[in-house]
Amino acid sequence: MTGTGRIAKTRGSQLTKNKMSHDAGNLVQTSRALFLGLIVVAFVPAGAAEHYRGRPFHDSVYHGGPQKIPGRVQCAYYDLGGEGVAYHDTDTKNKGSGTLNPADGSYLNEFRMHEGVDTSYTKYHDDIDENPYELVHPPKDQLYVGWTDPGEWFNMTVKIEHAGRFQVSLLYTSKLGGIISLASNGKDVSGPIKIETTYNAADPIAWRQWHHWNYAKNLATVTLPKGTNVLTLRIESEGNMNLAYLDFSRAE
Ligand SMILES: [Ca+2]
Ligand SMILES: [Ca+2]
Repeated sequence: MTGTGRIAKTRGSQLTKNKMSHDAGNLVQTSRALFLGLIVVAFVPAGAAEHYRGRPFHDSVYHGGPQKIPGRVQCAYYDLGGEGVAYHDTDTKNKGSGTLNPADGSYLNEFRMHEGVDTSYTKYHDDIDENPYELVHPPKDQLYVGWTDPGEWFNMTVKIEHAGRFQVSLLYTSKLGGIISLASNGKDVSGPIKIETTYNAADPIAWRQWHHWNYAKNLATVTLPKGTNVLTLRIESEGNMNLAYLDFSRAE
């Protein structure tokens, strides 16, 4: 190595030269190992299953382990593990559970109320989530992730029955339209997924623009490996989306 040679030439005896050369060689080797290590660290995605510290969601109602593909994957069942591990949210408060939906001892109002991701559920009273301006009626008491902002993401550990291509459909609302993406074990598998807006100017109630539900069938096609994987859903732009569930079906 040039570095070794340069150090050796500045020293006196052959012994010193040899020792210095040896030490410098070790230093070069150590530096190289460190450098390669840093490259490996830099290229191992945050969600990679091998180093992943998040866990499949479970509580008193849901304890089915990793959600299954093909099948329905609930966004509100994003992984346990907290900020920076299982999700990233712009603040530590849940703006739905325990806030908009006051803590009253009920399962739905207090669902994951101490986590940063903002969760709520569909309500049929007062024409909130059963209104004349939505494209589909969502199920009642359907949990969803809302108050979404660009840059936010959450992980969902899934178990995929067979490797292959899957169609992805989504139950959602979107005030402004936007873009999301999906990654598997930290690697993008969808590219940008465009979400059509569900804004309807005819609705006289401003806040209800967040409650015009739609089902986007075959919104994207993704190729997934077999087995347990960490899916990451990321809000790429706009936000203001409510995300209820993703349906994965085999692509023909
Ligand atoms: Ca939040
Ligand atoms: Ca949020």
